[in-house]
Amino acid sequence: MKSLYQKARFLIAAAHPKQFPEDRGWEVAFAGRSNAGKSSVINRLCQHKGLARTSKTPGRTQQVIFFDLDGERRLVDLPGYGYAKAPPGEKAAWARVIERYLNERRALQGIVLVVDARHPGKPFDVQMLQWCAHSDLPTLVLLNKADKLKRGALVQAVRHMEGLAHETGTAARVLPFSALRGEGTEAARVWLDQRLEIAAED
Ligand SMILES: Nc1nc2c(ncn2[C@@H]2O[C@H](COP(=O)(O)OP(=O)(O)OP(=O)(O)O)[C@@H](O)[C@H]2O)c(=O)[nH]1
Ligand SMILES: [Mg+2]
Repeated sequence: MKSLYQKARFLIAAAHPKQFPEDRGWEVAFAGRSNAGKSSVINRLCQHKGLARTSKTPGRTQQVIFFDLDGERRLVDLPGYGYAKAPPGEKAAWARVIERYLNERRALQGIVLVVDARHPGKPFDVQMLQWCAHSDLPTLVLLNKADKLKRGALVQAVRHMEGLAHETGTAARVLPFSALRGEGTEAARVWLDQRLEIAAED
């Protein structure tokens, strides 16, 4: 049987909050620095390579992109934070649209913070963890690109992010992940199932 994630389909790319779909049902949003691999993680979880657009050039995802699972549940690809080459006006516009989404969205049930495992705990990650703590939203930290690290370095990165989560008061789960190889996919889906209230398949 096809999992709900395999049924994911593109819904809308919203440049402005007015374009967000109706605020009901369940949503989980994927946040993270530009190029951390948010879109690749979504594609891996949904087993659909071309679903979210990915790129070697940072700043690919510039809008809030909604993927529908079953009419009630959605995955949301947020624009990457910290894309240095973007014009300042554009940067401010993205920041506003992300903020509006995070602060106002009632359907939002959890945040997946995608972090490049080679550079954990940059200022944006800390800011995001603080926001998650403040808003009391369940948080899953995915240390993506785990395939690029040796075991020891990966364990260190996990500990580092767990430490930051603890310091900021975020009840976050931290998992190594590889959108390229698939590591962490099952555990991440189990977490998503809970947030989206998807009943376990029998
Ligand atoms: N080795 C490796 N590369 C990855 C992995 N995940 C993503 N990448 C690569 O990292 C680059 C950025 O991936 P994206 O998924 O486009 O990143 P993003 O966070 O959506 O980027 P923006 O939309 O620009 O914010 C691409 O070249 C991907 O192929 C991974 O797990 N392992
Ligand atoms: Mg992207």
